Amino acid sequence: MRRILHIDMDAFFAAVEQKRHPELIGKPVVIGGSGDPTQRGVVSTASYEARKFGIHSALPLRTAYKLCPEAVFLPVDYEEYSRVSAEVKNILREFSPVMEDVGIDEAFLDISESAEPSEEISKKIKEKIKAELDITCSIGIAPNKLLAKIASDLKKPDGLTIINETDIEKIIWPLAVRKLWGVGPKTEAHLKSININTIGALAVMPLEKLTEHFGPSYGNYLYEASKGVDESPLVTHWEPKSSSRETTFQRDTDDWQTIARTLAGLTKEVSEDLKHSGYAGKTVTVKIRFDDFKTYTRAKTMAEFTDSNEVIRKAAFESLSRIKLEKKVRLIGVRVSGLKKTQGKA
Ligand code: TTP
Ligand code: MG
Repeated sequence: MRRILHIDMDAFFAAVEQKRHPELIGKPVVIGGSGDPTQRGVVSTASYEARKFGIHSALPLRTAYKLCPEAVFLPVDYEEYSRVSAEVKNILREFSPVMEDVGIDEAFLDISESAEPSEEISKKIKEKIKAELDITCSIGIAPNKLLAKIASDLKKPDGLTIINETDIEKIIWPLAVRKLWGVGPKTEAHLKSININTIGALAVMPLEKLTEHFGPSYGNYLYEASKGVDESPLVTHWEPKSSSRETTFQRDTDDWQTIARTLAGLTKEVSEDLKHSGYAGKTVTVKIRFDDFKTYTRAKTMAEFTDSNEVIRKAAFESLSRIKLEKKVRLIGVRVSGLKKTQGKA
C-alpha cells in the first residue's frame, strides 16, 4: 500500500504577508491585483480572518471592500511567494526524494519507503515549516493522490487528516461531487441535472451510465475516482515543451540592424539553452510586439529536429520576414518547440 501526503499551505499569499508584516497577524488581510480595492481586479486570497466576512479567491476586489472595508488590502508579490514556496519544497524534499510539485502552495510527497509512521512524518513536516518559515500548512495522508488531496482540505487551517481505504464511504461519499479532483463547474452542473450531488451518489452509478454521459475516458475516471481508486504515480519530472528567450528594447525601435542583431543574439541563447539541457526542436516561432502592444507570431517547422544555432537563426529570420515591420518594435522573442531529447543524453 502506498503512503502519499498532500501538503497545502494555509491562506498562502496572506500568510506570507502576515509573516513579514507581523502587525497584520490576526487581522483581515486581502491580497489581490494592485492592492487598491477601488481599482479593477480580483482577490487572489484572503486571510482566514477576512474569510469570515465572505471574502474568497476570485471575488472582485471592490466587492471584497464592500464586505469588509477595514480589511488590509495588499498587492500580489509573486516573487516573494515563489521564494517562500521554493523553501517549502526544499523542506519537503528532506522527508522524501519523491515529490510532485503541484503549484505555488501545494505538493505531493510519496513516503512509502520511509520506516516512520505517516502521522509522525506529517507532524515533523508541519513543525519544520512552522519553525523555519513561520507559516502553517494542512496535510492529507492517504493511499493515493486523489484521496490525499481531498484529505488535506478537510481540516483547514493547520489540519492533519488521514483517509484510509476503509474510510471512503464515511468520509468521501457524503462530500459534494465538486470536491473530486477533475470535477469542475460544468461536470457538477451535468451531474446535478441527473440528480447526482454527492460523491457517494456518483459511486453507485453503473459504469455504462457514466460513459454514456461523459464518454469512455472521463466516464471511467469518474467511476473509479468516486470509489477512491487512483493509481496515478507522482510526477517528479516535467519534460520541457519549448525553449524560448525574449527581450524588450530599452526604447521602441524600427532600426533593422538593432532588430536583426537582437534576434540573432536570442537564437544563439536558445540554441545554447537547448544544447545545455540536451534537447532539440522542430518549430521556430518569432514573436514581435509593436509599440501599440499589437503582438504577432510567425512559425516555421523544420524537417529535422535541431539545436543548431545556424539552422534556428535561419528559420527565425524566415519567420520574421513574414511580419510587416511597419511600426516601432517594443519586444522581440524566439521560441523553439516540439522538443525531444538529443541522442546520448536521454
Ligand atoms: P489555495 O491553496 O487554493 O488557497 P490558499 O492557500 O490561499 O488558502 P487555503 O489553502 O488555506 O484554503 O491557493 C494558493 C494560493 O494561490 C493562494 O494563496 C493565492 C493563489 N490563488 C490565486 O491567486 N487565485 C485563486 O483563485 C486561487 C484559488 C488561489
Ligand atoms: Mg493553500
